[in-house]
Amino acid sequence: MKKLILVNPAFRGHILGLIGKTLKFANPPIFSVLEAMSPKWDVKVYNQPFKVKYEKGLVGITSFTSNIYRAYKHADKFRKVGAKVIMGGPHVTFRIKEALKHCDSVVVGEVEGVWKQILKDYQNDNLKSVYYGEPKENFWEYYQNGFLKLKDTKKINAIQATRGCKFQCKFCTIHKLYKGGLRKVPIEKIVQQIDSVKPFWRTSIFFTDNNLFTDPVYCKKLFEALIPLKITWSGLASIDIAKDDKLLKLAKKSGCNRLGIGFETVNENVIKSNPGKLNLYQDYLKLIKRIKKHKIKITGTFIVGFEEDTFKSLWKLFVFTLKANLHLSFFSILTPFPGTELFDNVVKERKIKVFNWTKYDGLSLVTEHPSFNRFTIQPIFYFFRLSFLVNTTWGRILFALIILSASAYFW
Ligand code: B12
Repeated sequence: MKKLILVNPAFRGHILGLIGKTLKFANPPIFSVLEAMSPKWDVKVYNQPFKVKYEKGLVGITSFTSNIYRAYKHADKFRKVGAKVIMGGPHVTFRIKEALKHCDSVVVGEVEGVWKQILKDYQNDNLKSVYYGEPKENFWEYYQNGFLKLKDTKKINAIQATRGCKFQCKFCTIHKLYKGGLRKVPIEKIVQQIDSVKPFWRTSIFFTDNNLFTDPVYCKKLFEALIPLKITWSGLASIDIAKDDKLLKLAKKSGCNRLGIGFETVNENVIKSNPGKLNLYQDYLKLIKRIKKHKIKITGTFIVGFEEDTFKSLWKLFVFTLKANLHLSFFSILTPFPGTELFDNVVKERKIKVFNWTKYDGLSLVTEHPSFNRFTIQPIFYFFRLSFLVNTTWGRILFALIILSASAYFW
C-alpha cells in the first residue's frame, strides 16, 4: 500500500502537544480531510511529535507561522531519506519561495481541489513545485464520504460549517487564505458529520469556522438542525450575533455552551483605522450582557500592541475587561502574520524588528512601536494574561484561595 505520512509539528515548548495527547485530543482537522481524500493509502500520523521515524513515502506537513522552523526541520530530514514532502497551511501559502527550500511541493490556499492530482503526480514521480488550490464552492464534497468512513479514532470533533468571513480585518489572514466570499457546507452534511463523530466524542463539538455568524440565515438553520442532535458545542462568532436575541436563544437550545468572540480592542483610534467588526465597541458591554442572559459562556480575545495603543488605552482595556467579567479572556500581542495587510504595511514601512518566525505566536512584540518596546510591553502583556485572577469570577475565587492559603502559611 502507498504510504502517506502526516505531520503537525509541535508548537512552542511542546506544551499544547502534551496537553492534547493527555486529553486524547485532537489531530488538526486537516489530517481528517487529507486522510478522507486518500482512501487507498496507508496513513501514519505524527501530531506534535517528540520523535519521528524518518522514512520514505509521501509526507504532508501542516503548520502555522510560529512552528514553521520545526516543520522545515522535519521536511529536511524526510527528504534526506528519500521521501517526497508537500507542505500546506497559512504560512507556506504566503511564503512559497521560503518553503520550497525545504520541500518538494507547496499547496497555496485550499487543498481539496488539487489533492487528487497531487496523489497522481506523486505516483508518476512528477510532483509540481506549486499547486494553487483555488477555493471550491463545494469543498466539502471532496472529503465528505471519505470522512464518514474514517475509523472513529481518526475523526475529530472539530467541524467546519463555513469558509470565509464577512469582515476583512487588517491583522487577520482568513479573507486572504479562504479567498472570496462565504462558502457553506449544506446543513444535512454537517449533521451527518456530527452524527459520525458522536460515538467517540459523545456530545462535545467545536466549530472551526472563523465566524459562525457570517450568514445569519444559514446560522439560524444550522442551530435549528443541531437541536435534535442533543450535543453541546462551542465556536467562534462576531459580537453582532448578540443583536439577535432570538438567534441567541436558538443557539443555547441547540447546545451552545461557549462562544469565542474577538473583541480585540476598545481603543477608538484603532477602531478608526480598522473599521468593520470593531465598530460595535461602544455596545460591547450591553451585547455581552445579552449573551450571558442566555447562559452562554464567552471567551473574549483581545489584542494589545496596536500602533495606536498607549499605556492609557491599555489601562482602559483592562478596566473594560473588569466590567465585562467574561468567563475567560485571551490576550495576544499584535503580530503581523504573512499574508495580512498588516504584514505588507510593516514590511513596506520597515518596521519589522524580529524576523524569527518562532516569535510570531502572539506572545512577543516583533515590530517597532511608537509607545512601547519589547521590554515595556512584555510585563504589561503578562499582567493581562494574569488578569483572569481579577476579571473572571472563577479567577477571583482562585485568587482568594491563593491569598488565604498564603496568609495561613505565613501566620
Ligand atoms: C483550529 C485552530 C487552531 C487550533 C489548532 C489547529 C491545528 N492546526 O492544530 C489551536 C486552538 C491550537 C490554534 C492555536 C493558534 N492559532 Co489557530 N486557528 C485554528 C482555526 C480556527 C481553524 C484551522 C482549521 O482547522 N481549519 C480547517 C482545516 C480543514 O483547514 P486549514 O487548517 O485551514 O487548512 C487549509 C489550507 O491551509 C490547506 N492546508 C493546511 N495544512 C495543510 C497541509 C498539507 C499537507 C496540505 C497539502 C494542505 C494544507 O488545506 C486546508 C483546507 O483547504 C484557524 C482559522 C480558520 N478558520 O482557518 C486559526 C488559525 C490557523 N490560527 C492562527 C493563529 C495565529 C493561532 C495562534 C498563534 C493564536 C495565538 N495567539 O495563540 C495559536 C498557535 C499556537 C502557537 N502557540 O503558536 C492563524 C494562523 C496565522 C499564521 N500564519 O500562523 C489562523 C489562520 C487564524 C487567523 N484568523 O489568522 N488554532
